[in-house]
Amino acid sequence: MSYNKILSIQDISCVGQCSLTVALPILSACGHETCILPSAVLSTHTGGFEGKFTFRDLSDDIPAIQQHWQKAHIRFDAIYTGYLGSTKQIAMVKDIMKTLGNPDCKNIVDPAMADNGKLYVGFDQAYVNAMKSLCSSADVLLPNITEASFLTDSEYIESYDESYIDMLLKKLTDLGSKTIILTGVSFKKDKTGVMVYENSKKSYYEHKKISKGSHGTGDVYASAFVGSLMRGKTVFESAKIAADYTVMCIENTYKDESHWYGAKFETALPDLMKMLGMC
Ligand code: PXL
Repeated sequence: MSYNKILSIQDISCVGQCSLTVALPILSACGHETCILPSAVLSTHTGGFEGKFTFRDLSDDIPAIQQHWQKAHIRFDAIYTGYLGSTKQIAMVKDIMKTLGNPDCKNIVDPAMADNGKLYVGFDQAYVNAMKSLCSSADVLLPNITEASFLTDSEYIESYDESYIDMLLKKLTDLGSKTIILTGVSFKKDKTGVMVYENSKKSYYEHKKISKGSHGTGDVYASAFVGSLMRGKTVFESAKIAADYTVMCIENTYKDESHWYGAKFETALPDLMKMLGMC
């Protein structure tokens, strides 16, 4: 049965096409019941809107929500985390993974905290260290190269060969997750791809690189990956479907200069459903 109850824990950026406003519709389109635990509420994402974004950390609400769900015997088939509101929240999320999963629950961690060599505004080394500890609870970890370099205390470099990727994968598995999907792995100028590390084996899926990336595409990718995995696709198939879908979303967006802040992921939802054999 591929209808699953998935909990996604990440922020609500009210405007900006990232985090929960992306995860909810994508997981629903993949045919799953999607429950949410908002980590924080922001007026927009932190990536470049004019003025000052608002930020309300919801950490203090989480213990009571968790207790209620435990009392109500609510359990999840997958727990998928993204951008979290605070360092102290990460310990709470670890506890949720321990207590609210069904026996075969898959814990999927997107350590959404950095891109292009830099941490997102508001994050610091303490947050990185806490995120390292969440990696030990992850069945699947989905970092980009920047996040991988922060999580492993490695230098971030833009031009590398496979030995750099091998080093990152080795150090990431040392943090405790056996399956790693490393995104944005590029060995050629006009190509990028995902390196999938599973059962001590590497497989690479290369795809088109569109130079104009946008905010939230990591969330589009992770959500499509989780949606596909929970429909019974293998890890590699899910990584490939998520990559093809994300490329479509960026292609449907980048020519529209007014839409700089996110990807028009809605436009390719029918394609995602087709790739999953749903229509
Ligand atoms: O995962 C991207 C993301 C999520 N949430 C918030 C962000 C960003 C990226 O900038 O600012 C609040």
